[in-house]
Amino acid sequence: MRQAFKYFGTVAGFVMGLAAVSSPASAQQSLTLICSVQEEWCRPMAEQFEKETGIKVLMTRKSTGETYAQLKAEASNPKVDIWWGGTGDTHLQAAEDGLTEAYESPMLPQMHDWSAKIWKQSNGRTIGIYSGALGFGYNTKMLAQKNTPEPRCWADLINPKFRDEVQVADPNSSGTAYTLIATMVQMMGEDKAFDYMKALHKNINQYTKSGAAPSKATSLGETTIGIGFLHDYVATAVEGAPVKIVAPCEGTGYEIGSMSIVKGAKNLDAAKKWYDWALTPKAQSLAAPAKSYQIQSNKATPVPAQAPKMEEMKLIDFDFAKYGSSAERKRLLARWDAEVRNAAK
Ligand code: S7P
Repeated sequence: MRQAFKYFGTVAGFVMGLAAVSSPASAQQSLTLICSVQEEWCRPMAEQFEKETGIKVLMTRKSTGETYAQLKAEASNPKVDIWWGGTGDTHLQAAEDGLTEAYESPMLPQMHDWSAKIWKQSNGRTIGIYSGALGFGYNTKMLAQKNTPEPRCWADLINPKFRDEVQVADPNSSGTAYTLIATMVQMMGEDKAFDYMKALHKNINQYTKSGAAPSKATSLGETTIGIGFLHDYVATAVEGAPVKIVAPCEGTGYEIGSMSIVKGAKNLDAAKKWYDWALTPKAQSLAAPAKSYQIQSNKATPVPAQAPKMEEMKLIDFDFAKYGSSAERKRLLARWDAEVRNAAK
């Protein structure tokens, strides 16, 4: 018996030794990441992180509303470790719904106040990683052909001359489009905001899934005007597209793009490594070469010359706590679905 035990021990030791030698990949840490910014920025981030840490990144690009829905559906068996990017309202909603994990990064003292503020508001469950203003862009060639006046204000976008000439995303899938609803409600009061969005609906040619799609459509001349974050329009203009960006004359809202660790993350250690790394100036400086011109959350990250000048815009005092709350977001989306999405044109 003692002999058999000894034999088993020898075989087991041999097998374990073989496993260690023949499959080093099994020991490699990995990280499942959902990225809600542009694919062009997601890719270099994942590649650089892999290079610096040896941790394999399994990355998927998804809009914010879709990501929130996925995290909720997978709550009892999370498949995602970290959610990086996308508007803060959905990250706040995920925090409130207990879908994300509190974490205090040693990088926290290096953040701008607006980044730390959303971290405090969420009890440490999400942190601001960048900021950007909402507005619209238009295709200068298409506008010239139509001989219509240059739009400068939100009010100009409901001009009947722009019938079927405006594009924006669907707020159910897109954080960008939800930011538009929250901005209008804060600027006009809720009923007037919905009247505005119903009037705007008459001019909408398509509600896209992703918030940045209208900027690409504007640059390609598939729509005259697109509504979204101004940095997405700058990205097309720097590539030579005939696109002009507009910070609306009445004032506008803005986003705090955020990052959250998923509750029950299978690779929690790797998720924390990403979290800390993504807040460094070195990692954040990967944005500008990827033509992502948001203002980064680390105070030491340089602001690219191309970034829209938020300090020159009339920005509203955006109430992220209220408009990121689960109940308010659900209520406003339901009202938008009922009154705007299928309204007669
Ligand atoms: O393109 C970058 C960006 O504008 O997209 C994010 C957006 O929330 C994600 O897209 P959806 O609107 O489709 O959800 C912004 O956070 C980011 O600045």
